[in-house]
Amino acid sequence: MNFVSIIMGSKSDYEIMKHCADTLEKFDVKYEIVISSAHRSPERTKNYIKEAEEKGAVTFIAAAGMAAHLAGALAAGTTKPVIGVPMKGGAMDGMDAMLSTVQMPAGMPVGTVALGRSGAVNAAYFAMQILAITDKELAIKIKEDRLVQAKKVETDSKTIEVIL
Ligand code: RP5
Repeated sequence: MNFVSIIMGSKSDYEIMKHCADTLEKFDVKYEIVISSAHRSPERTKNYIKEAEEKGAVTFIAAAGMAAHLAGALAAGTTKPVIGVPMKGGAMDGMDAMLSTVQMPAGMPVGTVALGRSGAVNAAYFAMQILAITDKELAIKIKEDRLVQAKKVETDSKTIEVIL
């Protein structure tokens, strides 16, 4: 069974990461979501990666804030694609987490998305685009979604536009 695995460093990350899960649900994509920390529960994180891989995780999404090492720890434990979602909060309101997540050494990639809701949603889209390489039905749904987004720009514009 192919699925996306979402791991959060803390329950406090869920408010934002719910948008990631909701996006996967909207496209009927199977996912797991768990809390496991690179710092507070390193053994649990290591074991979870192995178990998820054995069950069919195709790609991992890791959300963490502050000294955000979760995505990097995942990248160290798997050769599946890892998408990192930096969480806001902490002394630098997410800039610390963003740099921790994005600044990986050569050979250990973490595809890092934006802070906030956009990043959580885009992590889901990115994961789905990975799945869609081999899932034609999902690829069609993603293409249709692009058309819906383009249409929305037009209809939104019509509600306020002034054109001379
Ligand atoms: C990180 O520390 C978590 O991912 C979270 O974003 C941040 C704060 O965690 P809590 O103290 O709210 O549990 O590990």
